[in-house]
Amino acid sequence: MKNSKGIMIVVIAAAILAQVCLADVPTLSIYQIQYTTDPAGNSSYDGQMVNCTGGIVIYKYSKGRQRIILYDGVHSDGWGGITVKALNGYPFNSVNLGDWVSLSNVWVYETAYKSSGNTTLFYDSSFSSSFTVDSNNNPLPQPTVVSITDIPAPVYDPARSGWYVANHNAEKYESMYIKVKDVNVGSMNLGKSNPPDNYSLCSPADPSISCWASDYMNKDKDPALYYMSIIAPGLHLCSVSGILEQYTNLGGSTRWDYYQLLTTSSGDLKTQTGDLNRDCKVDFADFAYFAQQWLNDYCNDPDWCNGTDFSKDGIVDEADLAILVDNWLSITD
Ligand SMILES: [Ca+2]
Ligand SMILES: [Ca+2]
Ligand SMILES: [Ca+2]
Repeated sequence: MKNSKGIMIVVIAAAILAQVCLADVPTLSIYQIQYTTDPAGNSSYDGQMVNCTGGIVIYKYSKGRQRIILYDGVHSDGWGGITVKALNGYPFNSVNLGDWVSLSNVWVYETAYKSSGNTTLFYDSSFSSSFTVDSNNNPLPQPTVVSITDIPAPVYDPARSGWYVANHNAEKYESMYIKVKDVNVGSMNLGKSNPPDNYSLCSPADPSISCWASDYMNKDKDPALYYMSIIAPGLHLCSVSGILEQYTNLGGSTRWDYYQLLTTSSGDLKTQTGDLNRDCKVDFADFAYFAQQWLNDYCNDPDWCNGTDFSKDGIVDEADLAILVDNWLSITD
């Protein structure tokens, strides 16, 4: 009898302790975890265990550590996205795009533990992490349109031996699905990855205004390639959409702190066939360019007669006219 009383006390004590521990874990929205006024952009919950009221799963990536990207549409203009990463295994296999997922007992890391500057909720059975699918089939968001200058490329600083952004104003778009419009591919082979897999997207009006992108998380990328196959210097894109990720690594001989737009599918890279004057519409302005090259049979890579040899067979003829006609009055946003 005495023994069972002792066990009872231990059980009650353990239950109280568990409740105290649970009470210490704050329950926060994505916005509350992400929003910060820290000049470095770091979450004020960096290094703490939290519960998260969560958001809609807008992307799932299962190479390496499995990750899901969550989005809370109440904050479509910033601080509305977060990355969740599994330390072990594939706990999110049953999770689908459009599910609203909330989480318990996940660690917020931004400056430690392979989070590399990108606010991440780490999930593992050793933390007693768990998640709940609160609803299904929520509509996936349209990307939030931003300017290149909202997410600017880093600049090499010889004094600090590294690539740095001028400020962390892009932080509010971290893990959000965003879109830049009317850009040209500038340089390739940029960034920390080995081999490098970043490319710059430049303003056509001023190529010195640029941001960085990468296709490493793109589900349609050929695994043998480091970029989507259409990416090449000079390519004009009507828009590029993707999830913004910060990458910080200040420990090596070259230091890095940058934001990169991670495309998720081939549909994130929008071009307009038949558009010759790069306004993403196909109309008489393009026909005027086209007519100038009619029957030109000296078309070569990469120029292809100012782009009018759409079929890339060396001559501008009926086959190219058919492609122009097929796209007549198309507009790509
Ligand atoms: Ca960050
Ligand atoms: Ca046009
Ligand atoms: Ca042709």
